[in-house]
Amino acid sequence: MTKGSADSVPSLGATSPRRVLLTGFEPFDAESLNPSWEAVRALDGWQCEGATVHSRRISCVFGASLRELDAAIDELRPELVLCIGQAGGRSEITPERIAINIDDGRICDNAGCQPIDQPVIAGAPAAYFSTLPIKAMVRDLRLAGVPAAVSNSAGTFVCNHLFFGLMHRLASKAHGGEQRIRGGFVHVPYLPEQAVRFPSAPSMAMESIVRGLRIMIATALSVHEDVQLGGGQLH
Ligand code: PCA
Repeated sequence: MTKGSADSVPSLGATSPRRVLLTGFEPFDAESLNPSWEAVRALDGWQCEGATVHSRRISCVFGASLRELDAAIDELRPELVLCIGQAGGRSEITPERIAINIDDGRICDNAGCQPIDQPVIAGAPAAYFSTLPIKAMVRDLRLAGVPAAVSNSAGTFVCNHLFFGLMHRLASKAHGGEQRIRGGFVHVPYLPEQAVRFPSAPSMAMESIVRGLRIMIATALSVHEDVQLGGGQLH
């Protein structure tokens, strides 16, 4: 896939094709698969609301993951970027509310790096909110029978790293016009074949995760101002 020149890079103009960039992660932490990539790859080429989904796999590596995401955005010029990751132990699909400017690895990434208390981007703001309609996404998932909840922490590992880098890029004036690209992050549970190795760990079937991704993409493409619905937590 070639990276276009300034002339050939597709713009966000009314006549250019509508694209959604959907990313999932490679396996990490001794897993042989990652449900985020397994579900994301199933939707490559899917058409929704006049837009086409483009699926990309991202390395579970601090730094490299962001460079891969940047390259995919440069290549595709999507109107919507939805990054998906695995959150083992969660029972629901969880759109993330907020990305924070901290790397604090409890485990090493796939390149053997474990940054502790480092900023994702030095000098950048402490946090960014998702620009996805997270409450509407949770509403629509639940209406379709898919367990879902807003999450107020994407952790401090590579998922939060990618989420923060995405939101910093989209908010940055250096990338003029990208304020129009909306984006955010969603964590998904283990697949059943992963959860069997961890007694009592919750899981979600692949069909439900893929159905959940379809619902969230459709909602994000059609809802531009989020709904006000309860979704907070006491702690
Ligand atoms: N989950 C990890 C990184 C990659 C993934 O799928 C996380 O939550 O940070």
